[in-house]
Amino acid sequence: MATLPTIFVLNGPNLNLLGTREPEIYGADTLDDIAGALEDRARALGVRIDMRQSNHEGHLIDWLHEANATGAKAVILNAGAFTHTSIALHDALKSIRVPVVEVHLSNPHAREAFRHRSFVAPVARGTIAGFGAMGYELALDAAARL
Ligand code: CA2
Repeated sequence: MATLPTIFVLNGPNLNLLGTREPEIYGADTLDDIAGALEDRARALGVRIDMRQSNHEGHLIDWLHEANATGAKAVILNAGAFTHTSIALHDALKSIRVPVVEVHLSNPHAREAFRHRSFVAPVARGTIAGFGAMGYELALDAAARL
């Protein structure tokens, strides 16, 4: 049987804390809850997901290179606060061919000014923000159709 196309779902710093604090901003779902919902949706879409989280910028960069080198269909990326700071992430995204869907649980543009700048957005195919955990499912729908 042919292997299903793989979509990497990469999560950055502090997202391991999801569901434990600040539910009014980020919702009550944990990252495991989101992974479960994405597994179900992936089955329906005929893709497989590879979901990861790291608090380390270099891990995210290595995983972007890996997604590219292994021929992943797409990457869904919530880079957390690195979104607003990381030129290294921007350069990595610029250097890969695999399409990237940027996702955020909250709407950074409705928050503090320092969250308004994204180093990911200019090198992503598109951005989904402000829809909580549902945003990951919307991103997966988009990524599967690219
Ligand atoms: O809205 C998003 O998804 C963000 O990427 C989340 C980042 C934030 O820095 C971005 O501006 C927007 C923060 C992730 C931290 O997640 C936590 C979850 C629960 C408790 C504490 C932090």
